[in-house]
Amino acid sequence: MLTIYSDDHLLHHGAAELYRGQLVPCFESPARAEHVLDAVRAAGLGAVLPPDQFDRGALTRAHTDDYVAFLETAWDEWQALGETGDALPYVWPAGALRRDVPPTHIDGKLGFYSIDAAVPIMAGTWGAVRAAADVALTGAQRLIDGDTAAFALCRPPGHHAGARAMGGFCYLNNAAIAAQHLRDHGARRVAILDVDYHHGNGTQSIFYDRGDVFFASLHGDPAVEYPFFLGYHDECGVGEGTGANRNFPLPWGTTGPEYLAALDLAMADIAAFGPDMIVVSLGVDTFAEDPISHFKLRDNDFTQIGQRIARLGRPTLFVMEGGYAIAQIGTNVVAVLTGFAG
Ligand code: 5XA
Ligand code: ZN
Repeated sequence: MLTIYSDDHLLHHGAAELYRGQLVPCFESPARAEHVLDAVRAAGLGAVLPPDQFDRGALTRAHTDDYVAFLETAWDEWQALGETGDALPYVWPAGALRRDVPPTHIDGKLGFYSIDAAVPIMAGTWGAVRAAADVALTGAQRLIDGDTAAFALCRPPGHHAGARAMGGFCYLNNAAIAAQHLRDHGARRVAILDVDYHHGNGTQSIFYDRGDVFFASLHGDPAVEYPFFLGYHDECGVGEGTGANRNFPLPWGTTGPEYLAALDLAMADIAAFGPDMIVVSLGVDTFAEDPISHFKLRDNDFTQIGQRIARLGRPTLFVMEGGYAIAQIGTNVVAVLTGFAG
């Protein structure tokens, strides 16, 4: 299986994040992607190629123009204040505060265009974010051109980013951009399967009223887990999207067999939807030793996830999302991909 990778991800390296009341080194670090790349190469998975460059228009098929413009200029606006550390939001238009008047000051913009503070912006962030989208788009284009599978080794990840908001280490929604690209270039119906530990709130929200893109997600129950405010079982889509959204919130402590049983249900839904192509938001923070998550999956479970996805028999793009057990992240990702490839 082909892997798409750009070392531009190294441009993005947040200094610190707020975790349980403390400022700690960012869990989402450059080492993550480097470990995955090493494991892909060690496993002899296939060629590793750089991304092609796509037009900005491919981004605004999934995100609003003003949001992309914000990401493009945020660092310059922050630097113009004389700041040298990472730009971070600290105030949000929640509750009774107004959302209808976009602020002009960068501090206001950071809150207006985010759902949380886990989104540091530094000099290289836009370059890395843009490259990650190109990585996903290149993988999608390979499916359009006839490949049966590709792995987009995206960093930073994307599934928490909505049409107009960053959050949870995510800026552009790589999986959503790729799925839309597939739709725009021949696929009639696309299914996105999100197996990251966290609910893909951004992806769900982007396609929630769409009948042409099915979204299924298995994740930690939002009653007790980030992102807390989306990802419940009763979120089934609206309008033309009614029935095209399926959430499987699972309790802390979920083990491999329990997880795979839920995955079988998601698979049946996806098969019934009848997609031409599949996008998998591939997070491996479901791993038993992940430092910020609470599922109990092991390497053989990851292999079985890949095997089950392969049974759908559709061209499939894997898009890298979360996973923070650095020493094992590569092994776990490769287990899914080799399970898929058989
Ligand atoms: O999939 N999302 C993640 O792994 C990031 C979660 C951020 C929690 N603060
Ligand atoms: Zn995650």
